[in-house]
Amino acid sequence: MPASGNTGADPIGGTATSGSSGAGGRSTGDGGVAGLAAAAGGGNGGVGGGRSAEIAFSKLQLNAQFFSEGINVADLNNDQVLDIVTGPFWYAGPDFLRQRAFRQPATKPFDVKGDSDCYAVFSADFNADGWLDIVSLRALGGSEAVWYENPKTDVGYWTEHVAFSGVNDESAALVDIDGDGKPELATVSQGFGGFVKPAWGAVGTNWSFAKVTAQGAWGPFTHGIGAGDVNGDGREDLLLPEGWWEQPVTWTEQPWAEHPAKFWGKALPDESYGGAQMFAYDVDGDGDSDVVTSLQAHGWGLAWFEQQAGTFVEHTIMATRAEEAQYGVAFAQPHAVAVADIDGDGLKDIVTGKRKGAHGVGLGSELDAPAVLYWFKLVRTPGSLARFEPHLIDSVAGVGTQVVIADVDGDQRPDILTSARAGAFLFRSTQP
Ligand SMILES: [Ca+2]
Ligand SMILES: [Ca+2]
Ligand SMILES: [Ca+2]
Ligand SMILES: [Ca+2]
Repeated sequence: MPASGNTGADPIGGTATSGSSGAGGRSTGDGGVAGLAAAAGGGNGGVGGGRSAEIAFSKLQLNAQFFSEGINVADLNNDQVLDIVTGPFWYAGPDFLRQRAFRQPATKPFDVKGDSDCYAVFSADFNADGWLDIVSLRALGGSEAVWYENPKTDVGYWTEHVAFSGVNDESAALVDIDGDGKPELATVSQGFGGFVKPAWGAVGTNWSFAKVTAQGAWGPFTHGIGAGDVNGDGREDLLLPEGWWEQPVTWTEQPWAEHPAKFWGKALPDESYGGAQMFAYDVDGDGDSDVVTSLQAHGWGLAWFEQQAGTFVEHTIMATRAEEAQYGVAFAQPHAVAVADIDGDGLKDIVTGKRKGAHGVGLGSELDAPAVLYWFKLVRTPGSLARFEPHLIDSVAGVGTQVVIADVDGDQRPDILTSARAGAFLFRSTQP
């Protein structure tokens, strides 16, 4: 790679700036519960105030402009160091200061009153040449899956391949569903829930959609999807707002067995329904998988659904403004959700935030409230119901349609990546 010591070398986009997120004081303790009660209180207005008592994040603004609502990490230049990709740009680790475009960027940043051309971005070696390629979900609702062939050099744009049209879920995820060791793109398409299988090693071949459900009412702009092993048989199942579909021994047997459940909610009558990325995780530690999801991508609600002998009992994590005191925080538009162990206690936590200005047309509740980003710490107390405690990370970055938790710098502490109308950000954990 040509050496370039410049920051913000690309004429489009701002110079990366770093600084403290002001997300609260560092604890002198070891991750105990001191300070958590204070952390759980209060609204969404300010930063600081000791909300993230054990964990603090340093904030790196990769780009100050609206180019993408998707962001991810991958070692794109094959130097065994993770890089960051968002919209048309990638940033080489470990400092992420140098911005390069792998495809032609828009001539100017997108109008925050509209949408960008990147709903989500992922990486895998699609042409099987040993170098990670990029797949980006573009067009309205992220409906078009386009992959870009890694040129193995630092010069020029990457060759573009439109692989699949009809990614109709705004929360599509690239995960290994069928257990072949390679990821698929979970989405709804053509009215079915299922997944798109990349044509591995076959450049120029369209990707194919594998139906999992029977025909349903899923159309463009569907909210909410995920994959996870709900019944504990070692096979990934498909999660949608209407329930989960059980992967059979042979995944090609269609449709998979349907298990209806209501993994969504509506605080207001005119809202749509369905959240964002959905997860199966044993929240309460009783040995079965529960479901974690936001309830309404443009409205209110974050919950986990406790599995009880095959049925699911909803437990609220965050509700409307009216119930802010009870849950410690309230914000609308949780249109991107991720789950991972943020604080290293072995329990997975939740990261989500506000997709302020969604679609730019005033979709969602409390349009003028700050674009907050939160992590919710899972706390299990013997004899009590498991609960999630909110911790403010930032009040500007918010989320787009994809938020990612990854250890970008290899210090074994998970970091957080988000990209939305205020730009693209890396929040690096500075846990003591
Ligand atoms: Ca490749
Ligand atoms: Ca399963
Ligand atoms: Ca459980
Ligand atoms: Ca944790």
